[in-house]
Amino acid sequence: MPGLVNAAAVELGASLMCADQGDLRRVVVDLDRAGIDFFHFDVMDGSFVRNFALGADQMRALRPATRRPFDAHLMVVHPERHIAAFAAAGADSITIHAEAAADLAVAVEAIRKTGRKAGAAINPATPVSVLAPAIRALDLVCVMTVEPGFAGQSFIESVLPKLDELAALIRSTGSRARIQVDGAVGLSRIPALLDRGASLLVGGTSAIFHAGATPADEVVRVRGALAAMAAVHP
Ligand code: S6P
Ligand code: MG
Repeated sequence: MPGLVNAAAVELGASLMCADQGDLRRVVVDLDRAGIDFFHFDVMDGSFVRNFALGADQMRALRPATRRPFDAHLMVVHPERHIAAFAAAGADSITIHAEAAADLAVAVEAIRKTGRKAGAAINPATPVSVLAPAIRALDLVCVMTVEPGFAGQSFIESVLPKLDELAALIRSTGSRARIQVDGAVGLSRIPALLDRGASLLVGGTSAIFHAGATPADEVVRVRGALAAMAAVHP
C-alpha cells in the first residue's frame, strides 16, 4: 500500500551501540540538540546473541542527559527477568524478542504493567504469525532487517514482504502497534520502508554513525530528507 506512512510522522532513533562508547553522554546531548526522536538501547547478553552491549546501568546514567524517549531493545534470554530493571532505569518503551519469551502475551502484559510502551521484536527468519497472540497489546513491533547482534551488516531484502504482512495483521486486528525497522536502515531504503508501514526507524552505522560526518550532522541530514519526502508525498 504505497504511502501508508507520511514521512512527517516518522520518528528517527539513534542506536547507541553504534556511538562512541567512551563518550555516550556527549553523544546523547548532541543528538538531542540535533533533533533525534528517540534513543535506541541495544541490550545484548552474549547468549541470545553473540555479543555484549548496553545494560540498565548505562541507561540510568544517561537518563538525566535528555528528555527524549529511551527505547530498550532486549536481545537477551529470559527477557521477562529484566523488564523491571529497564523500567526502573528510565526506559519509555521495552521491546523483547518473540523468540526469547516463554509466553509472548504474558511478557507483553508484564511490560504494560510497568506503564512503559510494550514492544516485540522478530528476527529475519521469524514469521509475523508469532505476534498474533500479543498484537492487540503491543505499542510497537520491531522487525529486524539484519541478524541481531552486530551493527554494520547488510540489509536482508527478503524481510520486506513481512512488513506488508505485519501491516495487514495490525489493520485486521485493530492494533495500535507501530512498525519499527532495525538493521541497515540507510536513507535510500527509507521510502520503501515507509510505503510498507514503518514509522519508527533505528539509525545505526548506515544512517547516523559513520566516518566523515558527525552524528548530529547526519541526524539533521536524515531529518531534512524526511521533511523533503513529506513535502513530495504529503
Ligand atoms: C543489531 C541491533 C541494531 C543495530 C543497528 C545498527 O543487533 O539491534 O539496533 O545497532 O542495526 O545499524 P546499522 O545501520 O549499522 O545496521
Ligand atoms: Mg536494535
